[in-house]
Amino acid sequence: MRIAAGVVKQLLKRDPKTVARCLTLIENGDPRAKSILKELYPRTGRAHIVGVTGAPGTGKSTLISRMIAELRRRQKRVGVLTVDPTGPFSGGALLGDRIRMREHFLDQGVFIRSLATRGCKGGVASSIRDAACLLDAVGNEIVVIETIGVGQDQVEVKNLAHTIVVLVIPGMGDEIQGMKAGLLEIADILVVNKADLPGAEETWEQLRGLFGETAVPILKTSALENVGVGELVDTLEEHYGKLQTGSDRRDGGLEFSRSQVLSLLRDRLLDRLVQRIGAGSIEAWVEKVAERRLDAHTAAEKILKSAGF
Ligand SMILES: Nc1nc2c(ncn2[C@@H]2O[C@H](COP(=O)(O)OP(=O)(O)OP(=O)(O)O)[C@@H](O)[C@H]2O)c(=O)[nH]1
Ligand SMILES: [Mg+2]
Repeated sequence: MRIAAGVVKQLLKRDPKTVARCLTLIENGDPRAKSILKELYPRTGRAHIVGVTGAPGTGKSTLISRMIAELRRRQKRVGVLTVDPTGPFSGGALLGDRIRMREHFLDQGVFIRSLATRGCKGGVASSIRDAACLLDAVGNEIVVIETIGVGQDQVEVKNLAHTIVVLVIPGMGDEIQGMKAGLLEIADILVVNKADLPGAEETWEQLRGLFGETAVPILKTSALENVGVGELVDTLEEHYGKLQTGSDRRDGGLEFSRSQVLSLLRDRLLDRLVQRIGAGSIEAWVEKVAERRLDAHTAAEKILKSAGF
């Protein structure tokens, strides 16, 4: 599909309206988005992509807003994507994210966008990845993605970013013990946010006990009081710096590209499968699983068989 040559030109000028329009195309799984991304691809790979994840209410948006201010002081252009995992009905949460970052809305060096991942056409992870690529191509030195990394999505988040920051807050106690395996898998930097609240020291000590032997830095911040943010940004830069050198770079690059290709393959195979046998037929098997008449493994096998695989 052809795209107007003017679009790419406007994008490269960081025209906010054009960037916003292209993000909408990505969000909607519009085929024009693919052409634009193809065109921009040679200009990507320059941004540091950072994932900020943590349970609801841990202060991700507030901390990101502070990080933006710090990054702007360091002359960096910043793109921010907040991901709404629950679709179009949680307007409140989206609004919250926007309000917390609103002080940056008029800054030309900052681009903030909430991505609704409704319908999942083409897959949530690949929309986020494409959106991050776009923000990279238009010249943001850092792209921050806010997500609630729960369950399966966590691993997906890991593959979307160079550096993953996981937030915990005082009083999470036992929860942290239970989260250990998941945290180990994804966290590059651990942050005890809300360090102004009682119990922060204990939480920090607890994390030290669990992760002290690993290379994962453990920091304390108070987004509310703007404490520890400079150190966090230093640590982000250090982590990215390490990825840029030696074998880490090659391995990291390979891993990143592999996950990108595999995730697209998964999405497209699923799309083709749905085209071949119809979404309704898959839904019928899903219902059988929900009614406990069939296990999920068998259902998946049957679906593949009915599609001729
Ligand atoms: N005491 C204290 N409160 C904080 C701090 N950071 C954030 N908060 C408060 O915690 C609440 C949630 O903050 P958000 O930034 O919306 O948290 P979030 O993780 O983005 O939340 P979701 O996007 O809904 O998952 C708000 O009332 C913030 O003011 C902090 O460092 N200390
Ligand atoms: Mg938020």
